[in-house]
Amino acid sequence: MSLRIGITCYPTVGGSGVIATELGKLLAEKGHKIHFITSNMPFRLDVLHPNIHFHQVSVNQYSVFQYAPYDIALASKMAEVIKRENLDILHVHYAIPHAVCAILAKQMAGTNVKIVTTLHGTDITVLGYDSTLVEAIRFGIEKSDAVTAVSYALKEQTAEVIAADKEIHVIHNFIDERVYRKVNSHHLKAELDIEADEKVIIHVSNFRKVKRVEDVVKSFHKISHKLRAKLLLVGDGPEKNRICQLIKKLNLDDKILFLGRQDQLEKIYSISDLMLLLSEKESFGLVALEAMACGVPCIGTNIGGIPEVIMDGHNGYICELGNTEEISNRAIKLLENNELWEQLSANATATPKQYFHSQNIVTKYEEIYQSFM
Ligand code: GMT
Repeated sequence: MSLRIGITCYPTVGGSGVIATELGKLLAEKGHKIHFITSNMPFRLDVLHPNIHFHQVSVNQYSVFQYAPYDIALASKMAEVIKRENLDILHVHYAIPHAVCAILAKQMAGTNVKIVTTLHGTDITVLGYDSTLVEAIRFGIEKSDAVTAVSYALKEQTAEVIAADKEIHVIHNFIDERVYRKVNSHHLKAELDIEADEKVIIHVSNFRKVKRVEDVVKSFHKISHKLRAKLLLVGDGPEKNRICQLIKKLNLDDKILFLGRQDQLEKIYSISDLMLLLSEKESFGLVALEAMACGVPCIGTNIGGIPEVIMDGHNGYICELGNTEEISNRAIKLLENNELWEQLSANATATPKQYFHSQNIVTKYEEIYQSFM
């Protein structure tokens, strides 16, 4: 049965926006009518499809407002779209503010639209500890018709931190396997001044403190004493300046390349030999799955949902948070042993299809939607 589904997410760069957008695109391909209700065009919404519509939320600033009421404008736009498009489902990504806005919008619209909320991480692992928001998060979760979390770790943490009276379904993240695959981008190595015999290590993030990019640099420093390698840092964010200072201090300027924000990540992954994801908070770690799809084994920390994606000894290794000695030893052993690397790379390539196949994941969301029809 084809459904009319509204989707709200943060449209800027970030895994939750990526998942919401890719889910909308795949649902549209399966014949559902998808209505994105967001403040800006989601950055991955790069397709023209007759089943995809975009409704922009705009907020007017009046001198009487100290703060422009974005949440109210969002709820109002949601209510307008629920009524006009006769939505069956409103699927929101993040409890704050989106689930709360959706509940308000449902009341405004006065219809029986069902609200599905997906928790992505920071809404629980950071905001959940903020006493000014915790009641609103619990309300958003409990009043949603269904709630999903992107990992078992996040489900457990939500139970601990929020203690909401609500069943939470775990639906892991996925990637578009048609996009993330090993491609021939060998020319990039020369363009980036990387010698043929140099190993390429990659880190991709939004350079927030929780990503512990300094641990990536310190681990790389140790690795670079043992083998010829370059580190690619992809992304941008608040920690960049501090990381640049650390790189200077460690004299690593000629071995570390800052590539900034990049599209077509599959090309960069395809020249990489190893990904480092050393976060102190990470509910899933979508970039690890993207890298694996392109044949890149990953080393991650024993944090949150990372061990659900990086399976220790199978498609990479799990190390203790902050233990740059253990991380660099693991990396060196892997990068120096071709046979071992080939095995882990093959397992990594198979991981998305084997455990996180996009069609299976989309079907799980559809089952939740259909359970209300
Ligand atoms: O990692 C970030 O800082 C971005 C954040 C987001 O809001 O997009 O990512 C979260 O959601 C992703 C998609 O579900 C997960 O893969 C990330 O692990 C999660 N980030 C954190 O938990 C810190």
